[in-house]
Amino acid sequence: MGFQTLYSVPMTDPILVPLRFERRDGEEMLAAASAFRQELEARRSVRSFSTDPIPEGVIEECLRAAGSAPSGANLQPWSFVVVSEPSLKRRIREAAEVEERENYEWRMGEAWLRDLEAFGTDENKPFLEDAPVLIVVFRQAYGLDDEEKRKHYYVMESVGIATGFLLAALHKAGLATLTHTPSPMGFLEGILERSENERAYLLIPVGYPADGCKVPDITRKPYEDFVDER
Ligand code: IYR
Repeated sequence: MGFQTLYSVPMTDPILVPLRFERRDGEEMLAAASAFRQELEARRSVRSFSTDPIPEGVIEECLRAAGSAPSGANLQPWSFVVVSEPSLKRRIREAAEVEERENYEWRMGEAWLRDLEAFGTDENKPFLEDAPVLIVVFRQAYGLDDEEKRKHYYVMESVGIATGFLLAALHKAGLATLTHTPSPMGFLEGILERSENERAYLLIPVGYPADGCKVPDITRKPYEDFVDER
């Protein structure tokens, strides 16, 4: 049948192609799962970056990995802006620090500041200039092709998954990242001249850790505390 009708919406048949998939035996599967788990467990958020540049092409490969993520109706409701221009990084740092000063002075409140004590964060964000690259993730609240608005589905979920792919790819490539959320983040839409459908989602400084970089001594929840097996 050429098309079906659902209520009054004409539906075209999907074009299906064979799935590329190779089955692994159990041992190989477990080894792969364990190696990947160990690799991801070693990832840490870094707040002091070297200014050393990133080898050509690596960021592009990682962004292509992010762009392969599943999304609502495959509408891929994301954009990634790669910022390496020093004057642009400086503007982003200055604008982020304006917001963060307010956050630390009065917006976050006592309990939040106490929760952050172990991380030693404050309103100063030198990593926004030191890191050779800032990747700014935008979510597209709706589509805007040819000036036509189009509904996007599960935008937060889709962009979250793509961002997870990106963080994993950058880590696997050998780069350090920080998942930074200066808030509110609206200044990024202005500085980076995004169109009206785009909202800043996450700011990711990327590069190498500074010499002697230290990170907070954190632990992860025991498996049993976050997984319920039935
Ligand atoms: N956005 C602020 C505060 C902050 C909040 C949380 I929750 C963190 O996990 C880390 C920081 C900042 O970037 O300093």
